[in-house]
Amino acid sequence: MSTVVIIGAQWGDEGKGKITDFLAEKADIIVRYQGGNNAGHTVVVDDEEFKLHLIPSGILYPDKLCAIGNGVVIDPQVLKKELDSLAERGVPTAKLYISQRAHVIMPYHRLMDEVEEEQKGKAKIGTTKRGIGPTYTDKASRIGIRIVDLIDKEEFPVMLKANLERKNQIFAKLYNIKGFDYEEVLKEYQGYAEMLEPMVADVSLLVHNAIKEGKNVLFEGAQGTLLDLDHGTYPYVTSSHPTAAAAALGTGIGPTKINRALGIVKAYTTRVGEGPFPTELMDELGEEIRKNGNEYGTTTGRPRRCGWFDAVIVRYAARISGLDSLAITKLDVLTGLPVIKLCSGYRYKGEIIREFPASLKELAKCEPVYEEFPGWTEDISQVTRYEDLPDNAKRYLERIVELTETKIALISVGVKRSQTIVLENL
Ligand code: 2SA
Ligand code: GDP
Ligand code: MG
Repeated sequence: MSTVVIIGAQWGDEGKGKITDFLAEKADIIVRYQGGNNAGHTVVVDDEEFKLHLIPSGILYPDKLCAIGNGVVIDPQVLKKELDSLAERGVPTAKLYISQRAHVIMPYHRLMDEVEEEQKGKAKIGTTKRGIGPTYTDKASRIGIRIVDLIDKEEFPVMLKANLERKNQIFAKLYNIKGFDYEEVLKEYQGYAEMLEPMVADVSLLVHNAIKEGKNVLFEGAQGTLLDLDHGTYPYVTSSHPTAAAAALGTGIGPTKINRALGIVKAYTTRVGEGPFPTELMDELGEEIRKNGNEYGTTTGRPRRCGWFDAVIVRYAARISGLDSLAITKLDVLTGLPVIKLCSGYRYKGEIIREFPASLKELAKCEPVYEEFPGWTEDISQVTRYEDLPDNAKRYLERIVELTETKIALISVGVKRSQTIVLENL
Protein backbone atom coordinates (compact mmCIF):
# COMPACT_ATOMS: atom_id res chain seq x y z
CA MET A 1 0.00 0.00 0.00
CA SER A 2 2.79 2.44 1.00
CA THR A 3 1.21 5.92 1.17
CA VAL A 4 -2.36 6.57 0.03
CA VAL A 5 -4.40 9.74 0.31
CA ILE A 6 -8.18 9.42 0.55
CA ILE A 7 -10.11 12.27 -1.04
CA GLY A 8 -13.79 13.14 -1.12
CA ALA A 9 -14.40 13.73 -4.83
CA GLN A 10 -17.79 15.46 -4.51
CA TRP A 11 -19.24 17.67 -1.75
CA GLY A 12 -18.31 15.42 1.16
CA ASP A 13 -20.01 12.48 2.88
CA GLU A 14 -18.99 10.11 0.11
CA GLY A 15 -18.21 7.40 2.68
CA LYS A 16 -14.58 8.32 3.41
CA GLY A 17 -14.95 6.95 6.94
CA LYS A 18 -16.10 3.55 5.71
CA ILE A 19 -13.35 3.31 3.08
CA THR A 20 -10.63 4.58 5.44
CA ASP A 21 -11.65 1.95 7.98
CA PHE A 22 -11.69 -0.71 5.25
CA LEU A 23 -8.19 0.19 4.04
CA ALA A 24 -6.84 0.80 7.53
CA GLU A 25 -6.53 -2.94 8.06
CA LYS A 26 -3.38 -2.85 5.92
CA ALA A 27 -2.11 0.52 7.15
CA ASP A 28 0.29 1.26 9.98
CA ILE A 29 -0.63 4.91 10.48
CA ILE A 30 -3.83 6.81 9.69
CA VAL A 31 -3.54 10.60 9.57
CA ARG A 32 -6.11 13.41 9.38
CA TYR A 33 -4.63 16.47 7.66
CA GLN A 34 -7.31 19.15 7.16
CA GLY A 35 -10.68 20.31 8.46
CA GLY A 36 -11.83 19.76 11.98
CA ASN A 37 -14.89 18.51 13.76
CA ASN A 38 -17.09 19.79 10.96
CA ALA A 39 -16.33 16.34 9.55
CA GLY A 40 -18.51 13.38 10.36
CA HIS A 41 -17.06 10.04 9.35
CA THR A 42 -19.21 7.00 9.96
CA VAL A 43 -17.66 3.58 10.52
CA VAL A 44 -19.61 0.42 11.21
CA VAL A 45 -17.82 -2.45 12.91
CA ASP A 46 -19.78 -5.61 13.76
CA ASP A 47 -23.13 -3.79 13.74
CA GLU A 48 -21.77 -1.06 15.99
CA GLU A 49 -21.80 2.44 14.49
CA PHE A 50 -19.13 5.02 15.27
CA LYS A 51 -19.35 8.66 14.18
CA LEU A 52 -15.91 10.20 14.24
CA HIS A 53 -15.32 13.93 13.91
CA LEU A 54 -11.67 14.55 14.72
CA ILE A 55 -10.05 11.23 15.45
CA PRO A 56 -8.92 9.29 12.36
CA SER A 57 -11.14 6.40 11.31
CA GLY A 58 -8.25 3.98 11.90
CA ILE A 59 -8.79 4.24 15.66
CA LEU A 60 -11.11 1.24 15.63
CA TYR A 61 -8.15 -1.08 15.06
CA PRO A 62 -6.38 -1.31 18.42
CA ASP A 63 -2.90 -1.75 16.94
CA LYS A 64 -2.89 1.22 14.53
CA LEU A 65 -1.21 4.50 15.15
CA CYS A 66 -3.45 7.53 14.52
CA ALA A 67 -2.35 11.11 14.08
CA ILE A 68 -3.93 14.53 13.68
CA GLY A 69 -1.72 16.71 11.51
CA ASN A 70 -0.90 20.42 11.60
CA GLY A 71 -3.49 21.21 8.91
CA VAL A 72 -6.37 20.23 11.18
CA VAL A 73 -8.11 22.68 13.51
CA ILE A 74 -8.75 21.09 16.89
CA ASP A 75 -11.59 21.83 19.28
CA PRO A 76 -10.28 20.32 22.52
CA GLN A 77 -13.77 20.15 23.98
CA VAL A 78 -14.88 17.95 21.11
CA LEU A 79 -11.70 15.89 21.18
CA LYS A 80 -12.23 15.21 24.88
CA LYS A 81 -15.82 14.11 24.25
CA GLU A 82 -14.77 11.88 21.40
CA LEU A 83 -11.98 10.29 23.45
CA ASP A 84 -14.33 9.74 26.41
CA SER A 85 -17.02 8.25 24.25
CA LEU A 86 -14.58 5.85 22.57
CA ALA A 87 -13.18 4.85 25.97
CA GLU A 88 -16.72 4.16 27.22
CA ARG A 89 -17.21 1.84 24.28
CA GLY A 90 -13.97 0.02 24.98
CA VAL A 91 -11.94 1.50 22.12
CA PRO A 92 -8.32 2.18 23.15
CA THR A 93 -7.04 5.61 22.17
CA ALA A 94 -3.52 5.52 23.59
CA LYS A 95 -2.00 5.50 20.10
CA LEU A 96 -3.37 8.89 19.10
CA TYR A 97 -0.91 11.72 18.44
CA ILE A 98 -1.69 15.34 17.74
CA SER A 99 0.50 17.87 16.01
CA GLN A 100 2.11 20.68 17.96
CA ARG A 101 1.37 22.95 15.04
CA ALA A 102 -2.37 22.30 14.70
CA HIS A 103 -4.50 25.35 15.52
CA VAL A 104 -6.97 25.37 18.39
CA ILE A 105 -10.67 26.18 18.03
CA MET A 106 -11.63 28.58 20.81
CA PRO A 107 -15.15 29.43 22.09
CA TYR A 108 -14.98 32.79 20.30
CA HIS A 109 -14.44 31.00 16.99
CA ARG A 110 -17.63 29.01 17.46
CA LEU A 111 -19.58 32.15 18.39
CA MET A 112 -18.09 34.08 15.47
CA ASP A 113 -19.13 31.31 13.06
CA GLU A 114 -22.67 31.52 14.37
CA VAL A 115 -23.06 35.30 14.30
CA GLU A 116 -21.41 35.66 10.91
CA GLU A 117 -23.80 33.13 9.42
CA GLU A 118 -26.72 35.01 10.97
CA GLN A 119 -25.43 38.33 9.65
CA LYS A 120 -25.17 36.96 6.15
CA GLY A 121 -28.88 36.13 6.12
CA LYS A 122 -29.81 34.69 2.75
CA ALA A 123 -26.19 34.72 1.65
CA LYS A 124 -25.15 32.34 4.44
CA ILE A 125 -22.75 29.51 3.62
CA GLY A 126 -24.59 26.90 5.63
CA THR A 127 -21.60 26.12 7.81
CA THR A 128 -21.60 23.49 10.53
CA LYS A 129 -21.11 26.36 13.04
CA ARG A 130 -18.20 24.54 14.62
CA GLY A 131 -15.87 27.56 14.38
CA ILE A 132 -13.87 26.14 11.48
CA GLY A 133 -13.78 29.26 9.26
CA PRO A 134 -12.92 31.73 12.05
CA THR A 135 -10.10 29.46 13.30
CA TYR A 136 -8.48 29.21 9.87
CA THR A 137 -9.01 32.98 9.51
CA ASP A 138 -7.02 33.61 12.70
CA LYS A 139 -4.35 31.18 11.49
CA ALA A 140 -3.94 33.17 8.27
CA SER A 141 -4.08 36.42 10.24
CA ARG A 142 -1.25 35.11 12.41
CA ILE A 143 -3.17 35.52 15.66
CA GLY A 144 -4.16 31.87 16.12
CA ILE A 145 -3.30 29.68 19.07
CA ARG A 146 -1.57 26.41 18.27
CA ILE A 147 -1.47 23.24 20.34
CA VAL A 148 2.16 24.04 21.22
CA ASP A 149 0.99 27.40 22.58
CA LEU A 150 -1.94 25.88 24.46
CA ILE A 151 0.34 23.56 26.43
CA ASP A 152 2.83 26.35 27.18
CA LYS A 153 1.88 27.43 30.70
CA GLU A 154 3.48 30.88 30.30
CA GLU A 155 2.55 31.69 26.73
CA PHE A 156 -1.07 30.57 26.70
CA PRO A 157 -2.47 33.04 29.29
CA VAL A 158 -0.79 35.93 27.46
CA MET A 159 -2.04 34.87 24.05
CA LEU A 160 -5.52 34.19 25.34
CA LYS A 161 -5.72 37.61 26.99
CA ALA A 162 -4.72 39.43 23.82
CA ASN A 163 -7.10 37.39 21.68
CA LEU A 164 -10.04 37.68 24.05
CA GLU A 165 -9.70 41.43 24.43
CA ARG A 166 -9.79 41.83 20.68
CA LYS A 167 -12.63 39.36 20.08
CA ASN A 168 -14.76 40.72 22.94
CA GLN A 169 -14.44 44.19 21.45
CA ILE A 170 -15.61 42.90 18.09
CA PHE A 171 -18.55 41.04 19.64
CA ALA A 172 -19.58 44.14 21.60
CA LYS A 173 -19.05 46.79 18.93
CA LEU A 174 -20.03 44.94 15.80
CA TYR A 175 -22.68 42.56 17.01
CA ASN A 176 -23.76 44.03 20.33
CA ILE A 177 -23.31 40.73 22.11
CA LYS A 178 -21.39 39.70 25.20
CA GLY A 179 -18.05 38.03 24.75
CA PHE A 180 -16.17 35.66 27.04
CA ASP A 181 -14.74 35.82 30.52
CA TYR A 182 -10.95 35.49 30.55
CA GLU A 183 -10.65 33.51 33.79
CA GLU A 184 -13.34 31.05 32.77
CA VAL A 185 -11.86 30.31 29.38
CA LEU A 186 -8.35 30.13 30.84
CA LYS A 187 -9.40 27.55 33.40
CA GLU A 188 -11.30 25.46 30.89
CA TYR A 189 -8.46 25.43 28.37
CA GLN A 190 -5.79 24.79 30.99
CA GLY A 191 -7.73 21.63 31.74
CA TYR A 192 -7.62 20.65 28.07
CA ALA A 193 -3.91 21.41 27.91
CA GLU A 194 -3.28 18.91 30.68
CA MET A 195 -5.36 16.29 28.92
CA LEU A 196 -3.71 16.85 25.54
CA GLU A 197 -0.07 17.16 26.58
CA PRO A 198 0.76 13.43 26.54
CA MET A 199 -0.60 13.15 22.98
CA VAL A 200 1.31 16.08 21.53
CA ALA A 201 3.96 15.08 19.03
CA ASP A 202 5.93 16.18 16.01
CA VAL A 203 3.53 14.50 13.58
CA SER A 204 5.62 15.52 10.58
CA LEU A 205 8.62 13.66 11.97
CA LEU A 206 6.52 10.71 13.04
CA VAL A 207 5.06 10.26 9.53
CA HIS A 208 8.41 10.99 7.89
CA ASN A 209 10.13 8.27 9.90
CA ALA A 210 7.33 5.80 9.27
CA ILE A 211 7.60 6.35 5.51
CA LYS A 212 11.38 5.95 5.73
CA GLU A 213 10.87 2.60 7.42
CA GLY A 214 8.56 1.50 4.60
CA LYS A 215 5.38 1.60 6.67
CA ASN A 216 1.93 2.03 5.14
CA VAL A 217 0.37 5.41 5.73
CA LEU A 218 -3.23 6.37 5.04
CA PHE A 219 -4.08 10.06 4.80
CA GLU A 220 -7.75 10.53 5.60
CA GLY A 221 -9.31 13.55 3.94
CA ALA A 222 -12.43 15.27 5.23
CA GLN A 223 -15.20 17.11 3.29
CA GLY A 224 -14.83 16.99 -0.50
CA THR A 225 -13.11 18.56 -3.50
CA LEU A 226 -15.97 20.90 -4.38
CA LEU A 227 -15.70 22.35 -0.85
CA ASP A 228 -12.01 23.20 -1.32
CA LEU A 229 -11.17 26.81 -0.50
CA ASP A 230 -9.37 27.25 -3.84
CA HIS A 231 -10.97 24.70 -6.12
CA GLY A 232 -14.51 24.42 -4.80
CA THR A 233 -17.68 26.42 -5.39
CA TYR A 234 -16.29 29.51 -3.64
CA PRO A 235 -17.59 31.10 -1.42
CA TYR A 236 -19.77 28.08 -0.66
CA VAL A 237 -16.81 26.06 0.54
CA THR A 238 -15.07 25.14 3.75
CA SER A 239 -11.95 26.98 4.91
CA SER A 240 -9.45 24.18 4.31
CA HIS A 241 -8.25 22.12 1.35
CA PRO A 242 -9.98 18.76 0.96
CA THR A 243 -7.71 17.91 -1.98
CA ALA A 244 -4.67 15.64 -2.25
CA ALA A 245 -2.00 18.34 -2.14
CA ALA A 246 -3.18 19.29 1.34
CA ALA A 247 -2.14 15.91 2.70
CA ALA A 248 1.50 16.89 2.30
CA LEU A 249 1.09 20.40 3.69
CA GLY A 250 -1.28 19.39 6.46
CA THR A 251 1.05 16.65 7.70
CA GLY A 252 4.42 18.19 7.05
CA ILE A 253 5.84 15.83 4.44
CA GLY A 254 6.85 16.41 0.84
CA PRO A 255 4.39 15.71 -2.00
CA THR A 256 6.86 13.21 -3.48
CA LYS A 257 6.21 10.96 -0.48
CA ILE A 258 2.60 10.34 -1.44
CA ASN A 259 2.22 7.37 -3.78
CA ARG A 260 -1.47 7.23 -4.54
CA ALA A 261 -4.66 9.24 -4.40
CA LEU A 262 -7.99 7.45 -4.08
CA GLY A 263 -11.15 9.43 -4.77
CA ILE A 264 -14.26 8.44 -2.86
CA VAL A 265 -17.50 9.03 -4.78
CA LYS A 266 -21.09 8.24 -4.07
CA ALA A 267 -22.99 6.52 -6.85
CA TYR A 268 -25.12 9.70 -6.85
CA THR A 269 -24.40 13.19 -5.49
CA THR A 270 -25.22 14.94 -2.22
CA ARG A 271 -24.46 18.29 -0.72
CA VAL A 272 -25.20 19.74 2.73
CA GLY A 273 -25.18 23.50 3.17
CA GLU A 274 -25.82 26.23 0.63
CA GLY A 275 -24.34 26.73 -2.82
CA PRO A 276 -24.71 25.49 -6.39
CA PHE A 277 -25.51 21.87 -7.17
CA PRO A 278 -26.28 21.39 -10.88
CA THR A 279 -27.73 17.85 -10.70
CA GLU A 280 -29.84 18.43 -7.59
CA LEU A 281 -33.23 16.71 -7.56
CA MET A 282 -35.80 19.02 -6.02
CA ASP A 283 -38.63 16.50 -6.42
CA GLU A 284 -39.89 13.30 -4.83
CA LEU A 285 -37.05 11.32 -6.32
CA GLY A 286 -34.58 13.47 -4.39
CA GLU A 287 -36.60 12.68 -1.25
CA GLU A 288 -36.56 8.98 -2.08
CA ILE A 289 -32.79 8.93 -2.47
CA ARG A 290 -32.42 10.87 0.80
CA LYS A 291 -34.58 8.30 2.54
CA ASN A 292 -32.94 5.23 0.99
CA GLY A 293 -29.43 6.58 1.50
CA ASN A 294 -30.22 7.97 4.97
CA GLU A 295 -28.77 11.28 3.81
CA TYR A 296 -28.59 13.40 6.95
CA GLY A 297 -25.53 15.27 8.21
CA THR A 298 -23.37 13.12 10.45
CA THR A 299 -22.37 16.14 12.53
CA THR A 300 -25.41 18.44 12.39
CA GLY A 301 -28.23 16.08 11.36
CA ARG A 302 -29.20 18.45 8.52
CA PRO A 303 -30.96 16.81 5.56
CA ARG A 304 -28.54 16.47 2.66
CA ARG A 305 -29.56 17.69 -0.77
CA CYS A 306 -29.57 14.78 -3.23
CA GLY A 307 -29.11 14.52 -6.98
CA TRP A 308 -27.75 12.47 -9.88
CA PHE A 309 -24.10 11.53 -10.35
CA ASP A 310 -22.23 14.40 -11.93
CA ALA A 311 -19.29 13.18 -14.03
CA VAL A 312 -18.15 16.76 -14.67
CA ILE A 313 -17.31 17.33 -11.02
CA VAL A 314 -15.74 13.91 -10.45
CA ARG A 315 -13.56 14.31 -13.54
CA TYR A 316 -12.60 17.73 -12.21
CA ALA A 317 -11.78 16.22 -8.79
CA ALA A 318 -9.64 13.59 -10.51
CA ARG A 319 -7.65 16.37 -12.16
CA ILE A 320 -7.26 18.55 -9.07
CA SER A 321 -6.07 15.68 -6.88
CA GLY A 322 -4.44 13.49 -9.52
CA LEU A 323 -6.71 10.62 -8.52
CA ASP A 324 -5.37 7.22 -9.55
CA SER A 325 -8.62 5.42 -8.90
CA LEU A 326 -12.09 5.72 -7.43
CA ALA A 327 -14.02 3.99 -4.68
CA ILE A 328 -17.71 4.07 -5.60
CA THR A 329 -19.92 3.96 -2.52
CA LYS A 330 -23.62 3.51 -1.83
CA LEU A 331 -24.31 1.72 -5.11
CA ASP A 332 -26.91 -0.30 -3.18
CA VAL A 333 -28.95 2.87 -2.60
CA LEU A 334 -29.76 3.07 -6.32
CA THR A 335 -31.27 -0.44 -6.35
CA GLY A 336 -34.90 -0.35 -7.39
CA LEU A 337 -34.81 2.91 -9.35
CA PRO A 338 -36.25 2.17 -12.82
CA VAL A 339 -34.02 4.74 -14.51
CA ILE A 340 -30.71 6.15 -13.33
CA LYS A 341 -29.40 9.37 -14.80
CA LEU A 342 -25.81 10.44 -15.10
CA CYS A 343 -24.65 13.94 -15.99
CA SER A 344 -21.98 13.78 -18.69
CA GLY A 345 -21.57 17.51 -19.36
CA TYR A 346 -23.25 20.90 -19.01
CA ARG A 347 -25.06 22.85 -21.69
CA TYR A 348 -23.84 26.45 -21.52
CA LYS A 349 -24.89 29.09 -24.04
CA GLY A 350 -25.95 26.36 -26.46
CA GLU A 351 -22.67 24.45 -26.25
CA ILE A 352 -21.69 21.35 -24.29
CA ILE A 353 -18.93 21.97 -21.77
CA ARG A 354 -17.09 19.34 -19.75
CA GLU A 355 -14.88 21.48 -17.54
CA PHE A 356 -16.23 22.79 -14.26
CA PRO A 357 -16.55 26.60 -14.40
CA ALA A 358 -15.01 28.90 -11.78
CA SER A 359 -17.74 31.51 -12.01
CA LEU A 360 -20.88 30.72 -10.02
CA LYS A 361 -22.80 32.99 -12.40
CA GLU A 362 -21.71 30.78 -15.28
CA LEU A 363 -22.41 27.63 -13.30
CA ALA A 364 -25.94 28.84 -12.56
CA LYS A 365 -26.54 29.01 -16.31
CA CYS A 366 -25.23 25.49 -16.86
CA GLU A 367 -27.84 22.89 -17.56
CA PRO A 368 -26.84 19.27 -16.91
CA VAL A 369 -26.84 16.96 -19.93
CA TYR A 370 -28.02 13.54 -18.87
CA GLU A 371 -27.48 10.02 -20.10
CA GLU A 372 -30.08 7.51 -18.96
CA PHE A 373 -29.43 3.99 -17.75
CA PRO A 374 -31.93 1.24 -16.95
CA GLY A 375 -31.77 0.36 -13.26
CA TRP A 376 -31.70 -3.03 -11.50
CA THR A 377 -33.89 -4.62 -8.88
CA GLU A 378 -31.59 -7.35 -7.55
CA ASP A 379 -30.35 -6.94 -3.98
CA ILE A 380 -26.64 -6.18 -4.42
CA SER A 381 -25.81 -5.59 -0.77
CA GLN A 382 -24.18 -9.03 -0.38
CA VAL A 383 -22.27 -9.04 -3.68
CA THR A 384 -18.53 -9.46 -3.16
CA ARG A 385 -17.33 -9.93 -6.76
CA TYR A 386 -17.66 -7.45 -9.60
CA GLU A 387 -18.82 -10.22 -11.97
CA ASP A 388 -21.84 -10.84 -9.76
CA LEU A 389 -23.22 -7.33 -10.07
CA PRO A 390 -26.26 -6.95 -12.37
CA ASP A 391 -25.33 -6.07 -15.96
CA ASN A 392 -27.16 -2.75 -15.68
CA ALA A 393 -25.08 -1.78 -12.65
CA LYS A 394 -21.90 -2.71 -14.53
CA ARG A 395 -22.93 -0.62 -17.53
CA TYR A 396 -23.51 2.38 -15.26
CA LEU A 397 -20.13 1.93 -13.57
CA GLU A 398 -18.31 1.47 -16.86
CA ARG A 399 -19.71 4.76 -18.11
CA ILE A 400 -18.52 6.47 -14.92
CA VAL A 401 -15.01 5.19 -15.63
CA GLU A 402 -15.16 6.46 -19.22
CA LEU A 403 -16.47 9.89 -18.33
CA THR A 404 -14.23 10.52 -15.35
CA GLU A 405 -11.22 8.93 -17.06
CA THR A 406 -10.45 7.19 -13.79
CA LYS A 407 -10.59 3.48 -12.99
CA ILE A 408 -12.52 1.97 -10.12
CA ALA A 409 -10.61 0.23 -7.33
CA LEU A 410 -13.40 -0.41 -4.84
CA ILE A 411 -17.19 -0.59 -4.84
CA SER A 412 -19.13 -0.30 -1.61
CA VAL A 413 -22.59 -1.86 -1.37
CA GLY A 414 -23.34 -1.35 2.32
CA VAL A 415 -22.02 0.16 5.52
CA LYS A 416 -19.99 -2.84 6.68
CA ARG A 417 -16.39 -3.76 5.96
CA SER A 418 -17.56 -6.99 4.33
CA GLN A 419 -19.82 -5.09 1.93
CA THR A 420 -16.95 -4.01 -0.27
CA ILE A 421 -16.02 -5.26 -3.74
CA VAL A 422 -12.31 -5.10 -4.47
CA LEU A 423 -11.30 -4.59 -8.10
CA GLU A 424 -7.78 -3.50 -7.41
CA ASN A 425 -5.63 -4.04 -4.34
CA LEU A 426 -4.31 -0.82 -2.91
P1 2SA B 1 -17.73 24.72 7.63
O1 2SA B 1 -18.46 24.35 8.88
O2 2SA B 1 -17.18 26.12 7.66
O3 2SA B 1 -16.71 23.72 7.20
O4 2SA B 1 -18.86 24.75 6.47
C1 2SA B 1 -18.58 25.22 5.18
C2 2SA B 1 -19.21 24.34 4.12
O5 2SA B 1 -18.62 23.03 4.19
C3 2SA B 1 -19.63 22.06 4.33
N1 2SA B 1 -19.20 20.96 5.17
C4 2SA B 1 -19.58 19.69 4.98
N2 2SA B 1 -20.23 19.11 3.94
C5 2SA B 1 -20.49 17.80 4.07
N3 2SA B 1 -20.22 17.06 5.19
C6 2SA B 1 -19.57 17.64 6.23
N4 2SA B 1 -19.51 17.00 7.41
C7 2SA B 1 -20.79 16.68 8.12
C8 2SA B 1 -21.30 15.31 7.71
C9 2SA B 1 -21.81 17.80 7.86
C10 2SA B 1 -23.05 17.84 8.72
O6 2SA B 1 -20.50 14.38 7.75
O7 2SA B 1 -22.47 15.13 7.38
O8 2SA B 1 -23.29 17.04 9.62
O9 2SA B 1 -23.85 18.79 8.46
C11 2SA B 1 -19.18 18.98 6.13
N5 2SA B 1 -18.49 19.81 6.93
C12 2SA B 1 -18.50 21.03 6.33
C13 2SA B 1 -20.78 22.83 5.03
O10 2SA B 1 -22.02 22.17 4.88
C14 2SA B 1 -20.73 24.14 4.30
O11 2SA B 1 -21.34 24.03 3.05
P1 GDP C 1 -17.86 10.64 5.09
O1 GDP C 1 -17.99 11.99 5.71
O2 GDP C 1 -17.36 10.69 3.70
O3 GDP C 1 -17.08 9.68 5.94
O4 GDP C 1 -19.34 10.03 5.00
P2 GDP C 1 -20.46 10.05 6.17
O5 GDP C 1 -20.11 9.05 7.20
O6 GDP C 1 -20.75 11.44 6.61
O7 GDP C 1 -21.72 9.59 5.32
C1 GDP C 1 -21.75 8.39 4.62
C2 GDP C 1 -22.89 7.52 5.15
O8 GDP C 1 -23.13 6.45 4.25
C3 GDP C 1 -22.61 6.88 6.48
O9 GDP C 1 -23.79 6.78 7.20
C4 GDP C 1 -22.08 5.49 6.11
O10 GDP C 1 -22.29 4.51 7.11
C5 GDP C 1 -22.92 5.20 4.90
N1 GDP C 1 -22.29 4.35 3.88
C6 GDP C 1 -20.99 4.29 3.49
N2 GDP C 1 -20.85 3.43 2.46
C7 GDP C 1 -22.07 2.94 2.20
C8 GDP C 1 -22.58 2.03 1.23
O11 GDP C 1 -21.89 1.50 0.37
N3 GDP C 1 -23.93 1.78 1.25
C9 GDP C 1 -24.77 2.36 2.16
N4 GDP C 1 -26.05 2.06 2.10
N5 GDP C 1 -24.32 3.22 3.08
C10 GDP C 1 -23.00 3.51 3.09
MG1 MG D 1 -19.41 13.14 6.60
